[in-house]
Amino acid sequence: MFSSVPALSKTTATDMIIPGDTLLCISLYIESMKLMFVTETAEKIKSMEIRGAGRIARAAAEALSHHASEIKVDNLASFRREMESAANVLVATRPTAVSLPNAVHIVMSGLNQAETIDEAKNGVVSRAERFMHSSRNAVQQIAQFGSRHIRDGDTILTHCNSEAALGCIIEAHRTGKEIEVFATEVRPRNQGLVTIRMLNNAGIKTNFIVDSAVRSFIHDVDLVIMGADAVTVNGAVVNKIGTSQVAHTAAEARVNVLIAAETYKFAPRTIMGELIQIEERAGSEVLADEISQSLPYVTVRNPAFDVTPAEYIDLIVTEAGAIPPQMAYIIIREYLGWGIEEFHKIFEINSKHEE
Ligand code: RUB
Repeated sequence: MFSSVPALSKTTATDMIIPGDTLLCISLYIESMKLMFVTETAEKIKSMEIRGAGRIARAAAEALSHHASEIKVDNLASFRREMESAANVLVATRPTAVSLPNAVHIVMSGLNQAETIDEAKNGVVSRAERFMHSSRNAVQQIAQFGSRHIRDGDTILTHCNSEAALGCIIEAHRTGKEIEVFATEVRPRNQGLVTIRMLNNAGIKTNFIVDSAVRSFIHDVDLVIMGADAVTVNGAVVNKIGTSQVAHTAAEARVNVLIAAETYKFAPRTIMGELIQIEERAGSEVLADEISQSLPYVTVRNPAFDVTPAEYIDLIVTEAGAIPPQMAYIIIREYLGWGIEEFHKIFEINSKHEE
């Protein structure tokens, strides 16, 4: 990251006349320093060093808070502009996890009502802190609610690495239930390795299987628990690629599927027909470039997420309680505060801008 910042040459009292291009360099340097934490966070989210929808959302909130505290501007309009450009950099990192734009929306809301820079700054910092705090609480609350759906002696299957889903499993174990887990490998990025380490550290008996072995073991499983990157208004769940195959297999075998998802993973804009964008990542994550380059007729496709329809999901456990997927609209309206009226407001603002 630092290498992309132009190096400042040392100056002495005798060479204080600064040429124009150096001035440009300095101002670019100052600009990039201001955005440093935001761009670093954005890079980490893009490269998946920070991954998982909840962690991504908290990292974005933290970056905005840090940015608000660091930027030095002399008027409110510039403060708002700076914050908006930081928000855009963060939101552009990964398109599927709705937790990211939702967290940014929560942290940025109220910015237009602030009357001074200090008020705007304090507002961003306190909303970010509140968001991060309530996000962690939500994960704990979901663990409590979700663990009640796990019975003593159950075998649970999970896919990918979801802190919300694993929270339920680890809480069930912590409260003394004898459980066993099947965890998938999760091609191509192997998030399953993170999962089995967490389960192993918790002392939970775990079976590690390749993704394609789910149907072979589904009759040994009592319950499937997975996380979500987004929940749409019709109760469909967007999560790591392979989730829909697991859920379909479970439905065929009459094994219940529980999704652990904080309310900020519900996607308000799906009310107006907006679709969740499925991130497609580089083919090199699946097949080494040297190999694909030697196969000119082969295209590697690498969608990172898929959509599981509501009918394959029995329950979505949120911090506000467990709901059937068909009740997703209630969460969007009651907990995210996005009713139809909110969209009318947006349309009014947009059409005013267009006039
Ligand atoms: C992670 C993934 C997780 C959800 C929920 O995908 O699909 O199941 O994000 O996770 P990736 P959490 O590894 O590509 O980010 O419950 O931790 O928010």
